Amino acid sequence: MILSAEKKNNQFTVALAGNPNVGKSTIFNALTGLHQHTGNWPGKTVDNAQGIYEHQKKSFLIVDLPGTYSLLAHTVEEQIARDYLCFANPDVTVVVLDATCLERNLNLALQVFEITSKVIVCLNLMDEATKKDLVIDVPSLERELGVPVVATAARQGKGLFELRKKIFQVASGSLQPSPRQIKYSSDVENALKELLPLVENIANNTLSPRWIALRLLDGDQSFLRSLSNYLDIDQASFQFQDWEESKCAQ
Ligand SMILES: Nc1nc2c(ncn2[C@@H]2O[C@H](COP(=O)(O)OP(=O)(O)OP(=O)(O)O)[C@@H](O)[C@H]2O)c(=O)[nH]1
Ligand SMILES: [Mg+2]
Repeated sequence: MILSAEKKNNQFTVALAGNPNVGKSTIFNALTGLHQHTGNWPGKTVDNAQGIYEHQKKSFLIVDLPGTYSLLAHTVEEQIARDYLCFANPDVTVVVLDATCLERNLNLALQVFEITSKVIVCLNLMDEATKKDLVIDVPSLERELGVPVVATAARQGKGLFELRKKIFQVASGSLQPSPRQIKYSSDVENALKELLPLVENIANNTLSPRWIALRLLDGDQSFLRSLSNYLDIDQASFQFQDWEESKCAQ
C-alpha cells in the first residue's frame, strides 16, 4: 500500500517531513522539477507527491509527506507520515523546520529522531529569519541535535545543493547521524528497559525498538493497528501477553 513507493533498484528513498507550511513542497518541487507525479495516499483523500532527482549519478525517489505537528497519529495526515517513516524504511528522512519558530518545530524533529537515525534537519525560511533579525548558530544546533543541519531559503533556491549533498552522504552511509534522544522520567525509562527485550524481535532491524516500546507505554492503538498491518506480530503479541500477566501477578 502506501509503503510500496515505486522504488527501483539502486534508488535511494528520501522522505520529506515537517510541520504544515514550512516549505516541504517548495523543496520537493525545486529538487524534482517536472519529474514528479501526484495522487492520493491509498484509501485517503490526502495528497501524495513523489518525484525523482539525480545526484552524483544516483537516483533519489523523494516523497513529500503531509504536514504534521506530531507523529502521534491524532489525524489522518499524522498517521500517514508516521506509517511511512516507520514502515517504508526510507534511506533518509529530511525534517524541514521553519527557522522563524524553531522551538515549536523541533518537537516533530525529536519525534522523528526516535524513529530513525538517518535524519537531516533542513532549516528553511532562513530569509524570513534574517528579516526578523534571528541569528541561528547552525554548527551548535548540529552538535546539539547530533544530525546534519542545512540552512535553506527554498523559494530562492538557496542551500539546496548542500541539502542534496548531505542527503547523498547520509543515504550512502558516508555520514552517520546520531540523533539526540529524549530521556524520560526514571519511571518511563525503567518501563522501557523492561519492554525493550520483548519488542526487539519485532523491530525487524528497521524499526526502532525504543519507539515501539514508547508507543506501547502510551497505549497508542493506532500504532498497534499499523504494526499488525505491516508486520507479523503474532509471536510478539503472545510475549506482551506474558509480560502483562507477569506484571499483574506481581
Ligand atoms: N520566504 C520564504 N518563503 C518560502 C520558503 N520556502 C517556502 N516558502 C513559501 O512558504 C509557503 C508554504 O510553502 P509550501 O512549500 O507549500 O509548504 P509545505 O510545507 O509544503 O506546506 P503543507 O504542504 O501545507 O504542509 C509558500 O508560499 C512558499 O512559497 C523560503 O525559504 N522563504
Ligand atoms: Mg506541501
